Amino acid sequence: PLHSAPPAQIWPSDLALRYRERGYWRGESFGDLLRRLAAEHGTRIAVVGGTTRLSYQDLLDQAEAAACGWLDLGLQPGDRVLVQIPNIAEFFPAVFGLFLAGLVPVYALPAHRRTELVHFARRSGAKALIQADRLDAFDYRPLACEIREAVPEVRHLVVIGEAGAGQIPFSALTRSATPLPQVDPSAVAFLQISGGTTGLSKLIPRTHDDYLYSFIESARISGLTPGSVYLCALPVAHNFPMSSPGVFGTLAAGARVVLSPNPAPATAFALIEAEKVTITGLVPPLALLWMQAAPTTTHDLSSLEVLQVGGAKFIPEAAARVRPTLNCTLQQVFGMAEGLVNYTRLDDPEEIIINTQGRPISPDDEVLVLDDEGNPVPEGEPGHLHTRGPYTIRGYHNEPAANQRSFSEGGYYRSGDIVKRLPGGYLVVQGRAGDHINRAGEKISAEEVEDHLLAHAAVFDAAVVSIPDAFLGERICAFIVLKQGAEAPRAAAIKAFMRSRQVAEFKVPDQVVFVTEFATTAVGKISRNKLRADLRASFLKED
Ligand code: J2J
Repeated sequence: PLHSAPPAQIWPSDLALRYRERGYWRGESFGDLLRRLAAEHGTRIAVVGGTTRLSYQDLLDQAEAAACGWLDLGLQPGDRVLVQIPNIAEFFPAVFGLFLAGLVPVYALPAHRRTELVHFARRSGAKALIQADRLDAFDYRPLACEIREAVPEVRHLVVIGEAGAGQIPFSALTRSATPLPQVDPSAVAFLQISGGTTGLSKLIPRTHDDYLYSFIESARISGLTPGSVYLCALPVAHNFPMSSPGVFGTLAAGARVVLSPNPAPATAFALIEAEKVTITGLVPPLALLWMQAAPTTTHDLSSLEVLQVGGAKFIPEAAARVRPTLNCTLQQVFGMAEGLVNYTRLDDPEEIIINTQGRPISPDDEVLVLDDEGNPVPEGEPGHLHTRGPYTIRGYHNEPAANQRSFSEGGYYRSGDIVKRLPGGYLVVQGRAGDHINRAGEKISAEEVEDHLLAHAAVFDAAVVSIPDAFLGERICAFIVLKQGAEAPRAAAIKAFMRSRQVAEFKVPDQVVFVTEFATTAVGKISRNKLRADLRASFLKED
């Protein structure tokens, strides 16, 4: 099963029928969408990245060329291709090229390294990898070769920019007589990466039908028109800037995407002024940075109408400062790559915008708020958020065990979030039941970090917990019990060891605390959770 094409997501036929009848699932693939947009918007600029400006027609032309090129390499519709591309214009011809060829992108983040990429390659059965040659100081080309060495099935290494030995330049994927396939809109379009509560990230299969619905409807909710300009300041492969409404919602509205190479105020503010940006999305720590920098900037930010904030809890005190500081409307966004996305509406009362994380996109998003026994709690009481609907997955890719845990009988996704529901369906995020760390919007599995730490020769046991952090929201703290008689490493050595495991930098613990023993002997998941909770509590008390 490791190499089987992603099976279609199975919604029960009555629900699938309803989603089609109500017009949510339009029977349009990503490729169909791009062809329609090129016909409607032709020479209007779709994407700005650095000095590159692509019209809708350019985008279609380049994507069709890439699609032929992929198929001419011998790839077959349904094959998976790992995609690790930063915020550059070529992201769009690259992924639309895959969609037009019926190939299935597997999105990695620029921060991911060998360990994560090898895992994604194995889990997805990817046959190719496309990356940029470099980003800032980091050269991805040696990494590409390492991936192929570890997973030989990843045969084709395509590089945007200058290719290394044994690699194919993206510009070499060119138009040919090869016919492009008919793509089934109900099929899996791509695999997105989950935040992952337990162990390694899982792969999230999203169909054309369900994803197009989510970002087209999001574009409407965020007020996008053909005159809008969306600044993509977060990494484009993240689900939030990709689809809420993000870059795809922006294109679907016939509007313009501007890619920022990084989210720093200095870079982003210059782009807002130059491109007359009307809307952008940030995680809370970046929103704080922007609000700090805005009062003294020399750049004209007056085009900005909407600032979206999501990915982690935006506290009301900060939310209240958005309008006075940036002179724009705040839109809170509470979403998940597995599906459900909630928005405050642009015309909601300020009270709702500041104090809630919004309400679902769809009237057919079913949201349950349940107590520990699985019974609904009264309105206003905190409980576990379970959800199903026209764009929420029914299972992860090739994860029978995780699917047992993460989905309930009626096909509801157990999000792991603790929320309160207010009148009108507005949700307030209270916390999490699961054990991941939400570090500035990046979700990090405690278990995954612990597993790396346990590989250190001097480490007897490790427990990784989130600690509240004024700026990051949460930071990663690793509690470590050393082996008897082992030479004691210092915190810096533990962090260096974590880096040597070739993982994304955001997973390296911010803080390391050595303890002589853990009070509880933690075997099994429940006691492990309790151990982490106890350690966090005692740490916070001492603080
Ligand atoms: C509190 N917690 C939040 C918020 C996400 C739009 C926006 C965000 C994501 C995303 C996304 C939160 N307040 N406003 O995919 O399309 C936490 C919750 C949630 C988890 C999902 C989108 N917004 N969260 O962040 O898959 O715990 O998606 O379950 O990365 O982030 O993380 P992720």
